[in-house]
Amino acid sequence: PFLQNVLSNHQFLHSTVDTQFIDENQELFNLKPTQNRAQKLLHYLGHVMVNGPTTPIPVKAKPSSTDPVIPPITMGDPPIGFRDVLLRDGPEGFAKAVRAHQGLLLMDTTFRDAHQSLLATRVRTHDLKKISPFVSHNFSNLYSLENWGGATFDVAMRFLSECPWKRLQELRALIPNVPFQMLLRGANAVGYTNYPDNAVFKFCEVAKENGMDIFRVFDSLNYLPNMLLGMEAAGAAGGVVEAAISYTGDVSDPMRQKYSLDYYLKLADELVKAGTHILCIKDMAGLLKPESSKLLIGALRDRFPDVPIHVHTHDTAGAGVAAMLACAGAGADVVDVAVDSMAGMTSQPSMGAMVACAKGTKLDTGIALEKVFDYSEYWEVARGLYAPFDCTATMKSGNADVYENEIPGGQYTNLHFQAHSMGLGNKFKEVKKAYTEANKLLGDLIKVTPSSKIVGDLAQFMVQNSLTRAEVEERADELSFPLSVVEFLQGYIGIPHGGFPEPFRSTVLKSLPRIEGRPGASLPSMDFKALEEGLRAAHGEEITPEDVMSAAMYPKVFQEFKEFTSNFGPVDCLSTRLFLDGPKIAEEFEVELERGKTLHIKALALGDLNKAGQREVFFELNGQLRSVLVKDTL
Ligand code: 3PY
Ligand code: ZN
Repeated sequence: PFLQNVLSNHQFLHSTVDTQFIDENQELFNLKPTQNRAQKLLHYLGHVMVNGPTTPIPVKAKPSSTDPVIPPITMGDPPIGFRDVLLRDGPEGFAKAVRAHQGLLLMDTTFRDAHQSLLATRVRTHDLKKISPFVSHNFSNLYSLENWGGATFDVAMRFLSECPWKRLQELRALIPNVPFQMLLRGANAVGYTNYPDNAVFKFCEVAKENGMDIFRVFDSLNYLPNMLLGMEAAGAAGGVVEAAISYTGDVSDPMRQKYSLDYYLKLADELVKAGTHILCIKDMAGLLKPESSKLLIGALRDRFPDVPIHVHTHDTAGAGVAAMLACAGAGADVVDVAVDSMAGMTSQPSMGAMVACAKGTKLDTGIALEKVFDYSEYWEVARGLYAPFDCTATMKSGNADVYENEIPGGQYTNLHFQAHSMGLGNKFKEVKKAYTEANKLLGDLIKVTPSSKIVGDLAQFMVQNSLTRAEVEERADELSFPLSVVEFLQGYIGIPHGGFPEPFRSTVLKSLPRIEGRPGASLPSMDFKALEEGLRAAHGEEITPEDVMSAAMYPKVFQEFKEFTSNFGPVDCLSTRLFLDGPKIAEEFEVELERGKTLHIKALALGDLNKAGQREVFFELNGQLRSVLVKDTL
């Protein structure tokens, strides 16, 4: 039953009360948070109805009005999967089983990288949960499901107002048999900057406790000390360590000497020596061509016959399937795909295409194509709900120019969005050209979060100020560069392969301090106890160890997320259309707060603007009339 408290007390809400009211009605101040979730959600819905979406909408499109249909699944437990092997035999045993497996294994990126690349990372737990039992029942032979980390962690709190840990817990409960995989940015964990070592260790520990299995660890400069730190953290947590070498350049091009085959093999030596369970090539921009795939993966296979090799790519140029088939042919054990309707362009190559191409060959994936079609249909329709974020609003195809500019998948989409929203749609080519030049200026870097952002910032700076590479070099001592560029040159994210570009670095930095070696090594440890106490003081007693980690990674974003939910309740329970667009007048719908606790809501009417600039929004909640007052900010 709905207990009375100040938030629903008529006298408190509608008349002036003084402090005596508080003294006389103490019980009204027992604010048990669960008891006003419904009222808070009405407040949220009213807010969206009056003021529009609470999350920034880059594209002028509404969520589709069609709901995805969840394909049927068979009764009973899902089949045994690789997670059962992992739980039984541990990370080493898991790695052995992967290596011994006949046929090609797949990682499905639909729950993470695919929507990070195509839909601005906006896919909500609500829609992931619905299809999870289907994944568990029909794709039990996946190597893993990538469903966490990368940009999903901060976007969940920042733009979806949901807790990333709750996502992990809920998906884990629904998919017990398929290993979960996350992307860990080495010493940057799930952030964009270096954290103290103990924060990275603790983060991995809590992630593992919440159900994470495989940690793909990379560093945006392939800076070994940062990678080793991330690997140690994932390993100490008991996770499967998948050390990832970020790939750039072209190993089949004798003119590209900086990132040669030898460079990758030497780095792989170090990672294998450090005990990685799985070795990954992370081709974040989709630069691997069939020929370079054969060379690189073939050489790695010869050198490390016992280490499982996993390859990640993006389909930006359109050659993703061809490249991944070449990798598999050259000895890769696992390649990354996304379901067909969430694949292609800056996302991963298509699962259906890979499954079909490998079928009946020695690379057969053992996955049923019909099930891929069902899965794809769910996502095709679910994707329509995210139309306000879909890159296909402006991006119509991939582009082979990525072999020149080497822009990572997600960033390619972002830059495209930015160019179009600034009315520079016809200048995207110029932005990409500037990116290429900025990369050369910085010494030809590995480009992936966060180094890719630094190159992007410099490129934008060059376009805005109409500067060529030569002009930037000439005027380096007088230009005021973006902070990210200066900090990179100071050594904030590590040391690039081949060192910093000189004399550019010295000219820009002048007497600014330089960090020697691994940046995290000089950061003081984080005091989790103090952090937790501060959070309890600010947000109440129900702060969890997971919340502490969210605040450790993103203090301000976490604070805003807590404030948002204390005003608007558990908005993650709303359907995506309601979350983004609110209900229409006279629309009736249900909101499941938790199992067995469902709200029946009808949106009744929107009142006129009052003198205080507010509108009253009327609902029926479980048969009773309710209203909320919302400030009209439009
Ligand atoms: C991320 O860091 O989020 C990436 O996806 C890098 O490729
Ligand atoms: Zn990627």
